[in-house]
Order: sequence, then structure tokens, then C-alpha cells
Amino acid sequence: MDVCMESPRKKSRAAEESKVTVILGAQWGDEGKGKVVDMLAINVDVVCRCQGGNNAGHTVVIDGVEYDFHLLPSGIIHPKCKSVIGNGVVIHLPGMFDEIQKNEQKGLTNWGERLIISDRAHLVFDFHQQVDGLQEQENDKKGQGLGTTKKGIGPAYSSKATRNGIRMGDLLGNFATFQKKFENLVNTYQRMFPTLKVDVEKELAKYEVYAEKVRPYVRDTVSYLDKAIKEGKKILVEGANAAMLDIDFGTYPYVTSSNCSVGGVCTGLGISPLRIREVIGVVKAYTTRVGDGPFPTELHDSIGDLMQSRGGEIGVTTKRKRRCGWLDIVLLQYTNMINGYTALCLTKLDILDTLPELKLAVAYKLNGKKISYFPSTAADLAAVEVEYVTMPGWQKSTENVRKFEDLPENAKDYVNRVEDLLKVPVKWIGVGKGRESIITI
Ligand code: 2SA
Ligand code: GDP
Ligand code: MG
Repeated sequence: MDVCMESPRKKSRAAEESKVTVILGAQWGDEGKGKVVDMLAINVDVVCRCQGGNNAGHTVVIDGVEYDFHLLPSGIIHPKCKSVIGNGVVIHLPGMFDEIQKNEQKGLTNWGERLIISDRAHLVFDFHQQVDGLQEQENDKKGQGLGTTKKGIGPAYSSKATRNGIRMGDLLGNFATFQKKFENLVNTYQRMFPTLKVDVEKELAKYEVYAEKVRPYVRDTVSYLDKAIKEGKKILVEGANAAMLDIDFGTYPYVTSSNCSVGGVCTGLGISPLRIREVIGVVKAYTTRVGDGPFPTELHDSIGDLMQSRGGEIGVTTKRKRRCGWLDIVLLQYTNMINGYTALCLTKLDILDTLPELKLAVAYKLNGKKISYFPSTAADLAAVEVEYVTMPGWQKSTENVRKFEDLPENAKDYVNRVEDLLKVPVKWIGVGKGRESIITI
């Protein structure tokens, strides 16, 4: 009888015992996830990417040196930390090795001892990137461009969904079988895009070399992570892109092609939801978006310009200017419903230092009526009327502040208001780019 009683009890303790912490973008991306991962990775054994590809751009600044990561988990810098690229990620191998080389030049060392790549991860080929460009070109002509990063993310995930995609394990298996799959995939795309040119022989020769280059890092990451969790290792999951770019919950079709909200952690790594203990939402103190699509609190005035220039709001991957606007609480309440944040990190508060007053979006109206849900269509979201509350600014530098008590009163009020409206504790506040520029509450 004891045995029967013990097993379900043990099972229910799984969530408490597990040490998986998830970091997710709570808006449209570029909230500063890279910096938060770097900060938390100090006490962690494994950092994992679970979705997206090298469309992401995560910045980490250490002693004035700026590292940008696209496919590599931002934890790769930490010498004691393993870095896992999970099955849900789509990998462009030339891009990944370029990224490694660039970061080596900045001081990244011994990455090979720490990098682990899933054998189930799908490959992004150059022709996926060409197709991404061709699709954008066609959509632009119809005024329906999405503003993708042209990194081949949409086409690679669509190959995965149509089940003729090619996985890391295929590349490392029998090369003749890989060759057949590759040719089949190229043919499929050439039927859809007759102008698509692919030098199949050259590509295959390239991939024969990549297969050997990547082989040492590829393994089954599901059992690797399961073992690590059972051994009590601390695991950090680095979400890429953000909730509003999620293929299901974002502003469809102006989204990326993966689940960037909490569900993507389970499917992209093979981790049970019961093992997730903390979900940290990274929230920029204002809102930005890069690429097309509705953005209710967008500012087309000097305040938006100031946020863009003071915030250095330029895409890390594409160098496009990011659109800027007020902090949108309605949007954050929606992404909190989906992700269930246990804590927030409010970044870039310092960028608001010079503003005389600030606005927070607290309600949406559609056709003159307040709505109690987040619109599902881009047309409805583009049509909402936003209700704001206005708060006084602090007009003092917060850059060198390291304790919450030392923030100007109006800055404290701004943070407290966000916390009250979302009912989630703000645990960290970002006041600069560097690793040290953070207030822990
Ligand atoms: P894609 O390329 O198919 O994923 O594009 C679809 C939409 O997703 C947006 N997207 C992003 N938004 C914010 N940041 C991203 N990473 C880079 C950065 C972006 C850059 O860190 O700055 O450099 O432009 C990212 N990746 C994808 C994209 O803009 C489309 O709206
Ligand atoms: P991610 O995609 O969420 O990792 O964010 P990005 O790296 O694309 O963009 C965030 C930018 O803001 C980077 O240039 C960071 O160095 C910078 N950043 C992050 N946190 C802060 C902060 O608290 N203050 C300031 N001024 N910059 C920050
Ligand atoms: Mg980014």
C-alpha cells in the first residue's frame, strides 16, 4: 500500500523539484532577453534555445564588448554552462558557423565543449532564405509584405509542417538518403517558384563538409535534458522573438513561424510543463516592433523618434529601424494570460529618463465599446482606439542607480503601476546596456 501511495505523491512534487526557468519576450521582441539570460546564466548549468532560428538577435554587453547571438544561446559565453539548441529550432549551418567565428573574434572561447545540438532540429537551407525573399517580394507587390528578416524561417518551418523538411539527424545519417531528400525539397520549391536557382551539386558538396563539422555537437537532447533535470541541474530556457510574434497568439499573419510563448518551450525541447518552475517575462519599459503589422500604441512623433534614437532601436539581425510607442498594458495582460509570468524584468527604463510625461495603455475600444479580450485579427487590432493613463516623468538619469530605493519617486511609481496593473512582481529593472546595469528588487 505504501508503494501505491508514494508514487503519485512523488510525481506531484516534480514541479517543485525541477529547476527549469523560462525567459520569454512579453511584447514584439527585442525586450532585452539576451541581457537577462546572461545575468541569470551565472548560476545555471544549461541554457537552451527552443524555437526560432537566426532571425533572433540577442545582445549581451560584457565590459563594453557587445556580443550578438542569433542561433547560439546567449549563455554560451559562460564557461561553466552548457548550451543546447533544441529540436524546435531551425538551423542555418552556414549562419551558425559564421556567428561562432564572429564571436570568437570578440573573445568567445572553448564553445565546442559546451554546445549541444538536437538531432531533431530542422535545417534551413540557402534556398529557404531565397524563397523567403521571393515571397516577400510577391507580397510587397500586393501591399501585403510581412517584413520578415529573410532568414528563411517561414519556409523552413513550412517544410517541417509539410513533412518534407530535413533534420540534423538526416544530414548525419546516410548521405545518399540526405541527397534524395534535398533534391526532392529543391524540386518542390522550384515548382512553386520557377525563378528559384539552386546549384544542387555545389550545395551537396558544401553539406558533406558541414555534416562532419557539426557532427561532434549533435545528439539526442531530450534524454540529455531529462537526465540533467533529474540530477537537479539548473536549466534556463531562452525564448526567442516574443509572444506577440507567436504563430498562434501573435498578430497573425504578422508573426514569425514558431510558438514563441510558453508552449514552444515544451514542444521545442521535449520538457513537460510540470517541470517549468519560473516564467520570467521580459518587458521593455515602452513598446517596439520591427517589421509590419498593427501596433496600437505606436508613436509617429518626436517622442517615438526619441525612443528610437535614445533606445538605439535598430534590428540586430537586419539593421532595420524599430517602430516605437507607449507601454501597452492591455497587450501585456494578454501575453500574461498565455505565459503566466511568475516575475517580470522591466528593461530600458533609462531610455525614458528625459520624458516630461509618460503614458500607459490601459484599455482598448472597438467601435466605441471597451473590449474585454485581445483582438484576434490584424484588422481589428489596427482599428482599436487606445485609452491611456498619463503619469509624470522623472527627468533624471537612472543609469547609475543600483537600488530600487534610489530611483526617482516618479520612476518608482511607474514601475509600481506596471506591477499593480499586471499583478506580477517586477524582480529586475534594466537601466543600461551593460551586465552591471540592473536593479534587483
Ligand atoms: P521572420 O523572419 O519570418 O521571423 O519574420 C516574421 C516577423 O517576425 C519579426 N521578427 C523579429 N522581431 C523582433 N526582433 C527579431 N530579431 C531581430 C532583432 C530583428 C531584426 O533582434 O532585432 O534584426 O530585424 C525578430 N525576428 C523576427 C519580423 O520583423 C517579422 O515581423
Ligand atoms: P532581445 O532580442 O530581447 O535579446 O533584445 P535585443 O538585443 O534585440 O535588443 C535589446 C537592446 O537593448 C540591446 O541593444 C541591448 O544591449 C539593449 N538593452 C537591454 N537592456 C537594456 C537596458 O536596461 N537599458 C538600455 N539602455 N539598453 C538595454
Ligand atoms: Mg532581438
